Amino acid sequence: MTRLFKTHDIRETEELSGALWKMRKEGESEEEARNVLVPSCWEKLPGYEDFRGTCIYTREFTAGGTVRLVFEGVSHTATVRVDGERRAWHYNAYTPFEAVVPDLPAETHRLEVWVDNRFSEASALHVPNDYMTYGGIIRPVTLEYLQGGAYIEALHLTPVMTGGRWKLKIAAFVTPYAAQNPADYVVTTGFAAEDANGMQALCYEREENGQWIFTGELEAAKVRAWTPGEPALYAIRTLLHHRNPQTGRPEEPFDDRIERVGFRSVEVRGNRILLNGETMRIKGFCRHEDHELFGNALPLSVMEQDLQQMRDMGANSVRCTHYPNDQRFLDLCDEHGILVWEENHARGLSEKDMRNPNFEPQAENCIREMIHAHYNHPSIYIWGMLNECASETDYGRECYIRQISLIRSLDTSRPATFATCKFTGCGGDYDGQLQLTDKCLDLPDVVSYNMYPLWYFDTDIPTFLADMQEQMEKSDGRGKPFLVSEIGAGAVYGWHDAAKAKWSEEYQAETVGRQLTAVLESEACTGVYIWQFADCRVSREWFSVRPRSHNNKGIVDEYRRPKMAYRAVKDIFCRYGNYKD
Ligand code: ADA
Repeated sequence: MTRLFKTHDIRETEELSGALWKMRKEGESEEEARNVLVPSCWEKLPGYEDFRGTCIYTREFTAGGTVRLVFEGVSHTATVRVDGERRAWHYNAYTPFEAVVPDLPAETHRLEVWVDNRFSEASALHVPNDYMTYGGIIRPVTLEYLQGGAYIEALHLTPVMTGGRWKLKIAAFVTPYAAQNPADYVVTTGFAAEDANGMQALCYEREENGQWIFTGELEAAKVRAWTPGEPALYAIRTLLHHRNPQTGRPEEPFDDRIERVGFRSVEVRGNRILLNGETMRIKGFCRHEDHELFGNALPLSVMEQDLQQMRDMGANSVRCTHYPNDQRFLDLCDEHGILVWEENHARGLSEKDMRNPNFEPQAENCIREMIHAHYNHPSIYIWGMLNECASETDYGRECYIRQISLIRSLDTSRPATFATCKFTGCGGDYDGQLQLTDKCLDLPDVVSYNMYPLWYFDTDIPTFLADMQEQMEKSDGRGKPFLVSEIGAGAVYGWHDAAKAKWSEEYQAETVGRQLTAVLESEACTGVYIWQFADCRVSREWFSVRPRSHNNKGIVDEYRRPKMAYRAVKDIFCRYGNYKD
């Protein structure tokens, strides 16, 4: 299952994951291959716990004609071969890619996916880090049967409120694989719940990157708005037809795509973020896709369980740190009414890391692929990028400018931000000399700071926040909404200490309680994201500051067992509503 709703009535699709594939290490013979479930990551297999290298996944499928293979996530570099011929290559674990294979004879074919999880200069985003880069086919794989020379690759649905009425702007991305002329095709669209008479034709607008883009607008007078309390969703069906050369009218459709939309507006006004005109209060968690049993190949049940626990604690938002998430998780957020901050893949990269020649193309590709694939999720209210990268340097600023401009060129309907930690004056002892050293605060729509008072430095939180605000007023970020994009403290699950020393559950519960109260009481803050929802594994190079090789700031541990802080968070989050007055 790749989505939580049916995406096609006409196009035939078949899931290739949810099944055992053969897998072997590069250099091993086919006889040595073992059966593994896809999706999964190999670190969870006995004997592969710390394997970095290349594994070859194979399986057969029987099909004829033109097929499209869709990979939702392979960690981190994939080479796809069909019957020995290379059909796709992709870098980055967290974004989808496809391989279109034309005119296969109707017989059994061999699919091979070479998967590499090594760190090297070729990989600028997956580096040893404060979370784990795993290896494997970590998200679903589907086989689609194409016909008619072209297919609807994606839809972008943009709800717009004008004169008190909702409208829906639609862009259909049609990929021709054996067709020359867009005029030979017609794209029609409408609400899936309405009958076929309600379908309306889109207009051909332009060709871009080998795709034909058809656009149009639907009236949506009767819809209810999507809100956290009532997350109403609507299915939009889009059909692809040949144009009859005699009549010029559309023939019976041969391809389709169904997407869901929620009608809501997001707007930044002064220092507030408005959802449907109301001032939002963010009460959220940062979350890695990681679980001790599954690595980053999370089953749907874990995604749902995570959201249930977050909701139980009174959260209304999740920050997908630090990469694009599984679409099924975003589908769940759409359905639960949980607001999402999604960001491109980059954590803590220094100027030197950013000067890797692969950094910019890889980070920008990730933005393109993320926004293209996740554009329709009403839950996503903001795009993020470049968490804690070198925004305090001139070189870094150039990259920040390019990437935020790219985000804005791809989506004008949502604000953009980045989480920074660039300030000085807070080393071991807070000296009251807080300086914001970030050179990019003029760029985002929302300023977001990661901060750890009472963890990395022992400062009274209200004083620290007040100093931060004072400095903010003197910076290029003045007047913008301000989010605390990370705050928290570590605790090793099950370690109790009467003296409430750091790493004890007692210390974490008390500290997180104080941190949250201070931020939520601060008029100047739009909201807060706790670092982090669950403990996560870190790469082995990070052992020295991470007991158990885990980032232990989770409010639940890596098996989702609540720590003492769970109660503290719940008590505080449940006191504050979704909106400020
Ligand atoms: C950073 C970073 C997180 C995590 C956190 C921590 O701000 O963005 O990924 O490393 O700090 O635990 O220190």
